[in-house]
Amino acid sequence: MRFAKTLSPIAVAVGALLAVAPLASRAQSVVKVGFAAPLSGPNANYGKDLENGVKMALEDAKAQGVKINGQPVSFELVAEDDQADPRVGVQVAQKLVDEGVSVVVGHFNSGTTIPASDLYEKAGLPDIDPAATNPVISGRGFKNIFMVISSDAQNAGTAGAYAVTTTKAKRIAVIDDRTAFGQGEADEFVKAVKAHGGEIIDREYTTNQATDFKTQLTNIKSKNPDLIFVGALNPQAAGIMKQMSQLGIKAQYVGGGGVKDVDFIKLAGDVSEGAMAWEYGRPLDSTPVGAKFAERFKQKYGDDVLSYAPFGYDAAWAAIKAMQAANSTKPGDYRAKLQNISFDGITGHIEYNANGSLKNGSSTVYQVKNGQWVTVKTVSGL
Ligand code: ABU
Repeated sequence: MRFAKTLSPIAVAVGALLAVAPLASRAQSVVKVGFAAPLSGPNANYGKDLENGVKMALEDAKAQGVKINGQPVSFELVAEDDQADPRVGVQVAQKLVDEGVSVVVGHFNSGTTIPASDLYEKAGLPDIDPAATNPVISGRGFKNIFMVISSDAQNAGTAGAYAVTTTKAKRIAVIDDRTAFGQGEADEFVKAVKAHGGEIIDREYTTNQATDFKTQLTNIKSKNPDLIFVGALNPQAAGIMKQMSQLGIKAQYVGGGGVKDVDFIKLAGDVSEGAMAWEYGRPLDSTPVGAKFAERFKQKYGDDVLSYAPFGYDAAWAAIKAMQAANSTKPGDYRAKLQNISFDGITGHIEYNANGSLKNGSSTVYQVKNGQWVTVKTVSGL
């Protein structure tokens, strides 16, 4: 009160403005980054790994003092659990749109990404896909979908070609979980096998809730396969491996995306020995930046990278770099910069085709040896 008596009205007004100004500029500088993936349920480990990759990118951006249009900004992660369920995926996508996020990194599953990205397209909100790989995602002519991961036309297509030309499998069987992902990659695998003159002797189906695969595997066994391609995520992929062993099936096990991880080995146990699986891109430890990322991730979260965290990291940086280049966090301003982005990420070089798919994708095949996944070969192009 004593001070108020001695200050002029102008000084009081200036003082009030100075007190409010930092708050106002802080409010303006927060950039909301939407994220959606399964954070509960059987796919939660994949989702949490991915989320940690995105968090790490936003924290690195903060540590680097990233500015947009000359202003310091802080990034706020708005994370939603889509439970790997397409219906919940659309609900959380609407929530992110309503929340006014500047970009979405997500989702994990193709089955959620396809309908959610429909919604983002209508809202004019860029969605950077770090994990979902059904070719439909980039095949609809959308302006707002950008993939930092190659599609299953690349990954499962390469797996199909390799099964015929390198493994020289003569009698190939396929089982998938009928999800957008599992069915999509199995379709791409089958297409490639046939294109290379191979023979599909049986195709069986399960679901992403199933735990018993003996009927389908007994059918497959009766046809004497030498290679079985499995289109499913853990735990179905591991359950199939276990039950192949219980039924005495000796065929080479080949998984698609989402199989080459420590969870598969834990779930399948000793019988995982010899399993092969294809993953998107190059091995993380094949480059100094990848190895450094793996080390920093472990230090920060106490766990090794499971699978898609580096793609989450690159997806978040693609958005940040596009916003910096456009001097704006508004989708309408930065989308063109995102379309033309070109940078070396943790997972490789990031550049998009006109449809938002990743340019120059590659895939790597791994095999379980002595209880660990080891790299067999990286294949670029198709
Ligand atoms: N692409 C690996 C698994 C995620 C998905 O596409 O459903």
